[in-house]
Amino acid sequence: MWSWHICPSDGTFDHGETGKGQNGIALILAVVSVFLLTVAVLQTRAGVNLAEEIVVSGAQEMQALYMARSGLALVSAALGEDETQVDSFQDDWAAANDKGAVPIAEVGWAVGKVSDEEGKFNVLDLVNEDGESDDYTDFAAQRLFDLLVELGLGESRAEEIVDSLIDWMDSDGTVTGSGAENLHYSSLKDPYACPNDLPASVDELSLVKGIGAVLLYQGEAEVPPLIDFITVYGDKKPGDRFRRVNLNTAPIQVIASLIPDMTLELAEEIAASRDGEPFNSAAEIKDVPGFPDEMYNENVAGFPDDISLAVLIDVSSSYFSARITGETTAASSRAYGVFQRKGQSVELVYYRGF
Ligand SMILES: [Ca+2]
Ligand SMILES: [Ca+2]
Repeated sequence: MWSWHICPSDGTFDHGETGKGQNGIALILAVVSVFLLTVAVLQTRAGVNLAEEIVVSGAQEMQALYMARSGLALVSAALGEDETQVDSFQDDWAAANDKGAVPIAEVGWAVGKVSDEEGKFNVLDLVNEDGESDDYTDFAAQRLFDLLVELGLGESRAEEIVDSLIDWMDSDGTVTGSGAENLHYSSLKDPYACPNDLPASVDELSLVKGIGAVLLYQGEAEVPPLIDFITVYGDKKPGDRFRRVNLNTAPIQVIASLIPDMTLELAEEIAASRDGEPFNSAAEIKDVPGFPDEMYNENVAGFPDDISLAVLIDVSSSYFSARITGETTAASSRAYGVFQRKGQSVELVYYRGF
């Protein structure tokens, strides 16, 4: 299939040989060209015949899906061209968020949103390497609880979500507070097992007690969709206890729940500052008007004394996600992808077309 050159099942988008500048533009043009071919082939009678299982009406859906996939390919190309020291909304990968619909092959268009997964709270920090709780994971649980309350959830619901996420991932079968283990999930109308392991995708979080697909993807009443604030994508830096949050891309509520002393007002100041000029290093947070200097390194009361704001924040990211809608005049289709960037190599680590 033509499409696998752009969106291969093994998920490899390698920009390693392309370099910067001219080559980058050539690459994007090449990427687009392959998609133009894909779309062109699908438009022809021969193309339709090629895929005999595709009825003609279904070909419209396929075209729309290719529009969405070409949107993902463009995001991948932009990530491969981006410099990796600092990531912010001023980078090219974020341009899709302001661009609106991008016309593709005069047959349709793609429109979508790119997110920095490392601007979100990482739920993987809720258990340690042994799949257990400790003083550090307790701190992560406190941060998530604060975040959920900040987002507008009631305290008992926030507690239920935190405890259920811990039980979902912890290796034991003992229920944590208002959480849930196998007994709960196996007695549902459509039962499934509690994995007692780290989630493989953010979609999996919709299965966790207290969350559900509505809260995750659409939000509830005044509460925004959780998918914009929590993630399962991100790696710890060597020696780190926590997956760091990128200050340049984190929503205000995520910044406000980093440490208990961080107020919403200060988080708003920090966001205003980075929206003007992105932070080039985590320590530049000290230059934000009203930021108390000592807050950067002082340890968080009640937790191990190597926990401070300084070990929780960062200014660059490696995981990005994109939700793209592809449309023709006759059909619409969506694609969701998560990319891991390593230098100039960009890998699609998760993909769902729908
Ligand atoms: Ca468990
Ligand atoms: Ca448990």
